[in-house]
Amino acid sequence: MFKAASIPNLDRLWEVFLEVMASIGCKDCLCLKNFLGLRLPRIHAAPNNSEEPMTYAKTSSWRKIRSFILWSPFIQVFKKHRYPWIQLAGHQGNFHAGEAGSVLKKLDAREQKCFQRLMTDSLKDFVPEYRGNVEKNGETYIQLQDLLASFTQPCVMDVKMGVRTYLEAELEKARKSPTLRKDMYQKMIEVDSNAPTKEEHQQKAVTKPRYMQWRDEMSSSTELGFRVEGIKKTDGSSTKDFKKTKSRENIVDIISSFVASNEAIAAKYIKKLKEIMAAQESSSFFRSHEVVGSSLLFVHDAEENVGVWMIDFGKTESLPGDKTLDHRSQWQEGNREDGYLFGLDNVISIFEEVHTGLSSSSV
Ligand code: I3P
Repeated sequence: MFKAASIPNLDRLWEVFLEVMASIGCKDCLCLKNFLGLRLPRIHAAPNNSEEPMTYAKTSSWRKIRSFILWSPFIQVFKKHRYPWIQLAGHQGNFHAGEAGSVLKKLDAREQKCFQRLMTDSLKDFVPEYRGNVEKNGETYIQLQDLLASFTQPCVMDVKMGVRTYLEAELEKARKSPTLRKDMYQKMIEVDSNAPTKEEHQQKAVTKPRYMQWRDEMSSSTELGFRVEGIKKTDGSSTKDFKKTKSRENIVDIISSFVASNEAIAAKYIKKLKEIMAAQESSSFFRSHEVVGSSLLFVHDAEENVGVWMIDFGKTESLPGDKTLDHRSQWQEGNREDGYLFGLDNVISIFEEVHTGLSSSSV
């Protein structure tokens, strides 16, 4: 029998479980996500990037282990009480499950400072609650409200706001000491092999601002002031394949599919978005910060519960002195404008277009 004192060890037990699973399964395969009910791929790539796909059907012992663990009381309890954090965007490995109803995110000093200020700002109800810091395995994490905790099999969409996703300070730094990034060159040619210049092809590397600017222009960020980063549907399938999604028409289709053509859900999102915008327009925090790389997290479920929150403040920086932004003016380097509200105007108008389309088709 479990003693009360041994309950905190559940975290350690879960970590050990993950380690064991990682050693049983293939590196980078989605087996763990399967257990958490996120996705059930039937085929995954064979080791060493071989062209031949390998199926689990060949390994019946593996299937037995999988169903044994999947239906073990531990996993069932875990699934019921601690809905896994679904990371659609952002840095891999930055999140852990926290206390029930919380998630842990690796501490970033700038982000922590933002959360501390937000807890006393008019935006408080539109961001996850900040519940202090937690030490775990020698790392410090901020503990945040799990925004998915009150939903049943939620659909989730991450929309990165603003016309640019890099700080002015990053541009300046890169000019002074340019660092070449081979990983970013690789990500660039995976999307478009013609995107790098002749020189970049020779170096097989690009600078970070160059990559970020290219990403903003390839997607809808530069033109519309936001981009869809990732969507997870209620069936557990998820995609982040939106790097080249740029046109308003394409986004209308994506949003229609995200709300599963449900007029009531679209209407609730519009209401929430307008509430967020009103809160932002009257927020002293929002006025006095350059808000870059921050997302709106859209969440709904089949019971038509709907929520929208502002998340990710790692690149939200306070402005000097009493400088303020209107978040709608065009960005020119030096004015620090980020186009957040310009983007939100467009998000709302796209949801309205989707809603109008759904109401006219239901007449
Ligand atoms: C990443 C994305 C992240 C950025 C990261 C990029 O590109 O722009 O926002 O992190 O930079 O690699 P992609 O979405 O195309 O994968 P920051 O916002 O923290 O700068 P990084 O590789 O330097 O972390």
